[in-house]
Amino acid sequence: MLELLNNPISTCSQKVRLTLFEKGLEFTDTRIDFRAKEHLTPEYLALNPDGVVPTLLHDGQPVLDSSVIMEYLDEVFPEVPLSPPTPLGRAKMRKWLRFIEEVPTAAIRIPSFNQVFIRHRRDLSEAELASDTEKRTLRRTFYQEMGRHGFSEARLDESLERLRETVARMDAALADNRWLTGEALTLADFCVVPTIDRMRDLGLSGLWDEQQNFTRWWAAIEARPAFARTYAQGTRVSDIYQDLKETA
Ligand SMILES: N[C@@H](CCC(=O)N[C@@H](CS)C(=O)NCC(=O)O)C(=O)O
Repeated sequence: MLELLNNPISTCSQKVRLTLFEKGLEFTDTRIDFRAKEHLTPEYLALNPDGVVPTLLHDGQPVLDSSVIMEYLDEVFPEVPLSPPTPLGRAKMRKWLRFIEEVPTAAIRIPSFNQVFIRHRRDLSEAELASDTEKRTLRRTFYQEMGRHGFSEARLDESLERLRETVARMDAALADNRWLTGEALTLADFCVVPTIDRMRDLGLSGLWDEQQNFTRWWAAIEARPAFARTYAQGTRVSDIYQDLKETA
């Protein structure tokens, strides 16, 4: 029995949702409400001390961290494989997973918070802001830096540069391959999809206007049924914050 404690609008949850849908796995979809801070309750922290989503429960046992969960699902349910069959192929895929976690996944948070999530902090009193920051177990310094007005221009520029670099690197890899690690779709492709989809949602798709290999890859990703299921109505920030539609 699989239960995913998640929020479908969160990019980290979307990585796992893509994997579950692609593999055709049934799961209990338990929604964690960020506004109600359900991810910071003692009950949730007992399962996931980082106070972040997603958390997978497999027969009641927690499995944590989105890319780890993806690999776990692929190992335990190998019927629809999403990892290369050879150790060298898997090493290549894992290198992409590390890069994606370290570079674009971290980078996309800056425009996401500056354009969207900061709205919920602007009107807090000083005491509320301090208490909200204090509660973020894993992200305390991140929230401190963000304050109530968002990250600096310099931080934003650096993040956009990292996202541009990611797209360029992917485009180069996709010149010789159909998917990121070769001729078969793997977890590496799904790991980066939520960042790319969020970029598009935030009006940043101009970063790949000229990148033909990347554009072909993105069209192939969008055509997958798992993509349509992951991005149902209400799962994008622009579904909730209507003004983003004008920039997207
Ligand atoms: N490395 C973790 C990071 C998870 C993470 O940062 N989740 C975000 C949503 S994408 C979250 O729960 N944020 C809660 C918060 O900012 O308080 C993973 O990949 O699972």
